[in-house]
Amino acid sequence: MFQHNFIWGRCWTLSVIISVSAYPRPLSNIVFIMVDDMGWNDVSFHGSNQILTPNIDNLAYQGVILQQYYSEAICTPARTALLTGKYPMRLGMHGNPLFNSEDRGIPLTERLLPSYLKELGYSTHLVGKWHVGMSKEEYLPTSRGYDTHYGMRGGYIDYYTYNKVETWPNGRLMFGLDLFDNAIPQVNEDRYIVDALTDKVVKIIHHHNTSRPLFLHMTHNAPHAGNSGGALQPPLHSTVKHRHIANSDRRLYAEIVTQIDRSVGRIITALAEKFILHDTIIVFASDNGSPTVGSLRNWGVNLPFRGTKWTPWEGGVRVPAFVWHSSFTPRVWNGLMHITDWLPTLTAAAGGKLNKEIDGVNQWDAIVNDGDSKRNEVLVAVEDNASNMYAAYRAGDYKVIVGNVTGLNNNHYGAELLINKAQPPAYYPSLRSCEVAKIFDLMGIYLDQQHVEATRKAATIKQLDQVKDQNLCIPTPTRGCLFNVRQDPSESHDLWNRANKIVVLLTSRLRALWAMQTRRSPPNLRNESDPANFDYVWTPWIKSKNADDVTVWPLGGVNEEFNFSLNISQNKTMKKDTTKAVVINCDGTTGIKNFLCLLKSVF
Ligand SMILES: *[C@@H]1O[C@H](CO)[C@@H](O)[C@H](O)[C@H]1NC(C)=O
Ligand SMILES: *[C@@H]1O[C@H](CO)[C@@H](O)[C@H](O)[C@H]1NC(C)=O
Ligand SMILES: *[C@@H]1O[C@H](CO)[C@@H](O)[C@H](O)[C@H]1NC(C)=O
Ligand SMILES: *[C@@H]1O[C@H](CO)[C@@H](O)[C@H](O)[C@H]1NC(C)=O
Ligand SMILES: *[C@@H]1O[C@H](CO)[C@@H](O)[C@H](O)[C@H]1NC(C)=O
Ligand SMILES: *[C@@H]1O[C@H](CO)[C@@H](O)[C@H](O)[C@H]1NC(C)=O
Ligand SMILES: *[C@@H]1O[C@H](CO)[C@@H](O)[C@H](O)[C@H]1NC(C)=O
Ligand SMILES: [Ca+2]
Repeated sequence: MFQHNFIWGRCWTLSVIISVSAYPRPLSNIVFIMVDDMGWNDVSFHGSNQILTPNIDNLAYQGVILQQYYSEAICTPARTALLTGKYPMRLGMHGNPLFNSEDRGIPLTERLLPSYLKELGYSTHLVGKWHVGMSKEEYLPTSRGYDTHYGMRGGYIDYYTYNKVETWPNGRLMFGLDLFDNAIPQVNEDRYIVDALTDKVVKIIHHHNTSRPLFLHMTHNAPHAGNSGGALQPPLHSTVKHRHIANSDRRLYAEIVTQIDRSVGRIITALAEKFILHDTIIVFASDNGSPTVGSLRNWGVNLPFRGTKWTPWEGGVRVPAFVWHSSFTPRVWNGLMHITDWLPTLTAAAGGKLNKEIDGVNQWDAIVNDGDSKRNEVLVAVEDNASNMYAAYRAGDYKVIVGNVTGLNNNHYGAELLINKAQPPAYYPSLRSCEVAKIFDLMGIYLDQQHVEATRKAATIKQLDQVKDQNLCIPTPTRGCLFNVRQDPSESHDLWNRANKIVVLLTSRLRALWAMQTRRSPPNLRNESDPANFDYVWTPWIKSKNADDVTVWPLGGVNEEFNFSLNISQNKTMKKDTTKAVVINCDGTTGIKNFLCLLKSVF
């Protein structure tokens, strides 16, 4: 299924063939790099020269770029989906991210990705942010499948002080250190956080015993906003560059992105020095879109997508992502993929098999062989909070959004941030001179400028549907919005009235999914968590004595049904409009044929 044809292939052809027939093949290492709140338009392989990410781009151009990749709109749900392979709404982990002082975590009945890989023989390490439970030891990474964890257990932190400052809805304030090396708080850490995390990753790689495969999960806190006292925190040891960028906040943001790109360069270099790069699967992905505006904004940009982090629009959930391995044929893959797919996909890449009901599907063969996606739908969002109930769902090329999105960021944001007051640095020289390019040169992987141009063009989002509504569609209590997001990735041409049958199909499926959710309690914020009780270190404050105590997560409280009284009866005045049929290539079909055509085009 997955051939090791690089370097080993050339020098060791004979012995590989013999050993493959006699023993199971060696397992590929996996390095999964997740960045926090980075938007679609914040990497240069998506077409913009404003913020150059040459190390990231080199990997992307030599790997498989995931062009239709959906994450979750918020941090905790995204990480839950990645680690469990399930839609977070099944586990009560959807919606608002965890407070550090909240008694919630991924239910302990769930088995997580590192645990599966560990069973397959992997040495498993998490470096960076966790954010899926920290109230008790049982929730921590080292209790859930990671051999080691260096990093943060909760949400965003300060890049310089490693403190998390938390303000409750009632105004109560708590603050303390959240940086650990396994159990030991790192009170004396004084490196810039991107460097501290990268140093640790490099160290793990250098000390790795290659008799076992490596699963190294790196989860940056960058480029998320820092604490409210300093939202954007580039390194203090260098001056701010990116002078071509007109907006000064965007300049600071660019500086942080550059640090992430350098970190990627250092990690690839370390893998090469260890002689394991050729057989390492590298995944790079953001956890959600950028909060261009609103609380915890970071001046990232999701354009041409609509919306921001914390919204069901494409800008919240379509994020930069790719996967690299030296054996891949580089390409842009247009298959539909969801963050839940990584668990079965990476397990399959490691030769394992899951016999378990999850939402994620194994995309490994499809990615490796440029096949069709194994998925034809994505549950984009379920928000059952009474103050803002909404849901979004994609099937085939169509995406439906229903409910109440009042108060969310429903527009297109950040065009002014993309303005350059001077010429940005030249792209190709930077691409050729970065660390990853140098390593690739040594490995005999050459970057062909024509290939780069073609790939970059294919990875740049194009708006194909030229019709633009005068007012962007916002769902109302009786009417949702429907978009063909392949034709209309900016979600600016609503088809709700034109494609009635698709609306009926999608909303009925969405209704069924909505019913599968586990309701959440209101956040259970606890005084005992106050780091002031623990020398100003965020520390697990619940001591579990018996098994029951740790396996039962109290749910309930919110109890809202899927109760969008949508009016999806046929709009008679539209009946003769053929736009609907043309859009979905069902023009000319009638009756049952038309219905089957619609079904086929949607599912
Ligand atoms: C690596 O692990 C193998 C198997 O456990 C062991 O025999 C070997 O000594 C280890 N190598 C190092 C350098 O620790
Ligand atoms: C929609 O949500 C907003 C914000 O939470 C709220 O003020 C408004 O009452 C809601 N509208 C309806 C119709 O539920
Ligand atoms: C619902 O939203 C309100 C207002 O944002 C918030 O106070 C509450 O905690 C939320 N409930 C849940 C279960 O997340
Ligand atoms: C939590 O602490 C606040 C302020 O210190 C206090 O007013 C409140 O009563 C405490 N709540 C509980 C449940 O102990
Ligand atoms: C559904 O919503 C309607 C009005 O929007 C309300 O009258 C009805 O009670 C709701 N039903 C449930 C089960 O919540
Ligand atoms: C039905 O379609 C017509 C023509 O596009 C439009 O003006 C009207 O608002 C639609 N009716 C409803 C209820 O959406
Ligand atoms: C539903 O929409 C149709 C046209 O699309 C309209 O004729 C009808 O009055 C609407 N019904 C309600 C309850 O709004
Ligand atoms: Ca995030």
